[in-house]
Parts: sequence; structure tokens; C-alpha cells
Amino acid sequence: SSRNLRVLLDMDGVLADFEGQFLKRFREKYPHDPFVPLDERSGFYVTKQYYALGQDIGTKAFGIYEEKGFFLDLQPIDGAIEAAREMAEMEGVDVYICTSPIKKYTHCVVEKYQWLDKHLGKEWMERMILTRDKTVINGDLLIDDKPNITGGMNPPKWQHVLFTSYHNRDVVLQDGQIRLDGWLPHSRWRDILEQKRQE
Ligand code: T3P
Repeated sequence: SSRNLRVLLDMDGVLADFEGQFLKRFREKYPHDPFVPLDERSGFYVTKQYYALGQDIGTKAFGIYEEKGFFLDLQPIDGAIEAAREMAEMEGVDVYICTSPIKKYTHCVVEKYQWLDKHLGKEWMERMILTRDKTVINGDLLIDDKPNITGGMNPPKWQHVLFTSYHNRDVVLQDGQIRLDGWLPHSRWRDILEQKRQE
């Protein structure tokens, strides 16, 4: 078709390693407390699983990602930066970053911008969409690790590409969802985009 394909890229769990950073910081700060190893993660919200270990553990978990520097220091997911760059350079493809800030926004909001600037550069500020409701954003594909994305627009315009993360490995795909098992090899995400373009 003649118009560009709009791809929305989620940040945490897709470009930035929220899970790895969370576990690292939790263990550094609370070395004597129980924790959830990455291969035992289940459910999107890390805090929910920590609350199951005890109220105090849950509260400590919450504090980890509300701290200054947490979102800025996230490591890029393997291949993510290269994939984002390559995708943005593709003919007929428009790339946007579509990310939800945590409710305690103080550090998170500005650090999400700083992270994007640090890893992808100033031009990418133009692509940034911050919203707590991704269903109202117009796009052809949303690449996101959260299994069940709901909001005011039902159904959303985009097709959900579920990006594999520790917490969603065993999740059964819903109608219309497709799975992307990481950014490598690049042929995988390129195939998904090409397929969508041909619809
Ligand atoms: P994103 O939309 O970039 O994936 O919930 C607000 C953000 O924090 C959202 O970012 C998801 C991320 N997040 C997790 O990935 N896991 C969690 O357990 C929590 C609480 C938030």
C-alpha cells in the first residue's frame, strides 16, 4: 500500500532490560531477602510476585524501580538498539517509541527521555509517545512484552506483537497476537513487518 507502516516499540522489556536491572538492584540492596530468579518469573508485574513472598518484600520491590537512576541505567536488550535503528531507516516504515511511565513519575518520565537520547540520540525525541493507555495510539504493530494490553479503545488499531520476556514465556497468545522471540536474528522482526505491509 502507499502509506507508511507505523510500528510502535515499547521500552521496558523490549528495548530496555527492566527485569534484569530490577533483580540486580534488589539483590544488591537486600542481599538477605528472598527473591525471584528470572527463570521463575511469571506475571507481568514483578512487584506482584514479590508481594507473594511477603508484604515487606513487596514494598521493598516497589522502592527499587521508583529510585532515581533506575530507568536511566537500564541495559539495552540484546540487539534492540541495532534493530530500532535499522527499522527506523527502512523505507516506508515509521517507528515510534510507545511507553508507559510508572505512576510515581518523578524520575521515570525524564529518565525515559534520557535513556532514549543516550542510546539512540536526539532525533528519537520526535518519536517518543508516553501514555498510560496504549490502545488509543494509532499504529499497525505494537511490539510489547505485556500480554494483555487494554484501555479505552477496544479493539485497538494495532496488532500486538508479544515480545518474549521471562515473565511471558508460557503465556498463550490471544487472537491476533503474534510472538517475537527477541531481536536476533533481525530476519525475524523484518519478516513480521514485511508480512504486515502486505496485508
Ligand atoms: P513500558 O510501557 O515501557 O513497558 O508500568 C510502567 C512501566 O514500567 C511500563 O513501561 C512497564 C514497566 N514495568 C514493568 O516492566 N514491570 C513491572 O513490574 C512494573 C511495575 C512496571
